[in-house]
Amino acid sequence: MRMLVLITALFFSISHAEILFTDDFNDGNDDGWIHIGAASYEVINGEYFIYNQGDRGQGKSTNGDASGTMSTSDYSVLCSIVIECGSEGGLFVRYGGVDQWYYRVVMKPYSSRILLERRNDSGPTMVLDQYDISIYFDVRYWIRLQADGDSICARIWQGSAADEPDVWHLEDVDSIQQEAGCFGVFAGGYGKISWSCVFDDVVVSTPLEQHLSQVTWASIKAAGD
Ligand SMILES: [Ca+2]
Ligand SMILES: [Ca+2]
Repeated sequence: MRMLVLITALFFSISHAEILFTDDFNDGNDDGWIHIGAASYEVINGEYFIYNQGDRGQGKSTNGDASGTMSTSDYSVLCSIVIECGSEGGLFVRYGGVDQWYYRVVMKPYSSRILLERRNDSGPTMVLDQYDISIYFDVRYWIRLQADGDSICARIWQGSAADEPDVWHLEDVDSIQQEAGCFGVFAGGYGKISWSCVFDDVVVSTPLEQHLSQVTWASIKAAGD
């Protein structure tokens, strides 16, 4: 029911986007998700936990609308995330393996910021943009990461999915990785401390039309002149 409400809310906010994939984990499992990294992956009470402890640990879980990968390079991923403990958590898109570039949005509670990055797990990480925001443990946030051609952007908010703001908090133009790959969620930590993130209500759609209302209004005005 909650997913139906979410999708209905989304339909009104992104009525020009097509929904490609959803998972609310309410069936009690993460069937179809592929685990990468030494972590525990567990669905508890309809939410998806990725957790562990250890040096520079990270757990990723990937999926896609076409047998685990995405059918298109241009897509927008939304989910809710609660960081229970640890140093980072977030979303990624266009992931094609350990030696490939991909884009990710990473929440950093200890440094009070969220980063948009182009990353290669076996090489360097490029910070494309950053946004300063206090990120609290055990608080639910919504994050969206969208790749549309060479436009990579992301935003973060609290409240419900329907409270999504119009503005992008992070954006950049980058054309290095144009392969569809898969999308995913991740959690991680450094040092000996435990880390754990809780994800829910994953919705992947075609890219949102950001300036539709302005374009439409301008068109109406132009037509009336
Ligand atoms: Ca499931
Ligand atoms: Ca759920």
